Amino acid sequence: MAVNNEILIIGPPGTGKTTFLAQLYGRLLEKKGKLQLASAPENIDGIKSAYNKLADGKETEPTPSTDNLEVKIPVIYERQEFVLHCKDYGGEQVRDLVALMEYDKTWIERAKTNDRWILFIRPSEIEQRFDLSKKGYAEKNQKESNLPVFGTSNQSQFIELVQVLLHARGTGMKDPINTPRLLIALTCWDELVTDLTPKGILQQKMPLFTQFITANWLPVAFDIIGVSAQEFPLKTEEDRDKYLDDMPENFGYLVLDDNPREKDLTRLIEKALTL
Ligand SMILES: Nc1nc2c(ncn2[C@@H]2O[C@H](COP(=O)(O)OP(=O)(O)OP(=O)(O)O)[C@@H](O)[C@H]2O)c(=O)[nH]1
Ligand SMILES: [Mg+2]
Repeated sequence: MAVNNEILIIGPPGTGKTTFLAQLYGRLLEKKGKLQLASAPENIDGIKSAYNKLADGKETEPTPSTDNLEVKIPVIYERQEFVLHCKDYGGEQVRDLVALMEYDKTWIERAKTNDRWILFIRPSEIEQRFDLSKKGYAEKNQKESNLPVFGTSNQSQFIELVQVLLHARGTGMKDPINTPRLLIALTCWDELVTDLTPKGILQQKMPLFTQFITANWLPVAFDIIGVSAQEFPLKTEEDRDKYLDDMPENFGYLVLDDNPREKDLTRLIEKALTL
């Protein structure tokens, strides 16, 4: 069956969805990347204002949970024109999918109509829990005084999220999954300060989740990439000035397995399209 080119970005709050879309928009305007703008996009006020904030050296703001901005950007990729559908919504909605195990019509529609999913995970915010299988009881007992952690781990929440969305789409897991194609984007890569590859980081930070994906997806139908859409935090005056002096499109990079730093952020979309 043909796989369509509709892309769904999925990510809990604060994983950098809006920042990425604003930076992607800047790259498309620049017309230097693999994907280029074909004509003026409609309905991208939210992204434009995030882009303008970055140009002022300010961080983007959390997207309100009630927002459901359907962004449509006409692009040219390999001399073919198509519409890039990227949805910007408040990540709280994604958190609720897992917390309540409920999805509404909007999410059924999203899960069904988009054959290409990009899952945003911010590895620096993934909590590391004690792993008995790796360290043994001696170390566990020393740590016993720490406050107990309740609730499911971040990794299992991501597993549940993927399961909820597959259920909404009506995709079973009896056979290895071919569609939706899945690109796992490890965001805010700059926060990691690491020489590891994106695959290495996912394996290190989320071994259970990695196992879940590799056990259920066809190897050719998923991939992992690192993204730093902003390149550094905008917390200090000095960093904010850098954004003020240069345009936002001078910042940000991808981490591909074969090419550690790729400045062309549009290649993330290319990756999702060529899976
Ligand atoms: N260091 C660093 N910070 C980043 C990067 N991308 C985004 N951030 C910061 O991460 C925070 C969240 O980014 P957003 O783009 O608002 O995240 P979101 O996924 O749209 O969040 P919601 O709208 O709440 O779902 C902001 O403070 C950004 O400045 C990055 O590449 N590096
Ligand atoms: Mg947002």
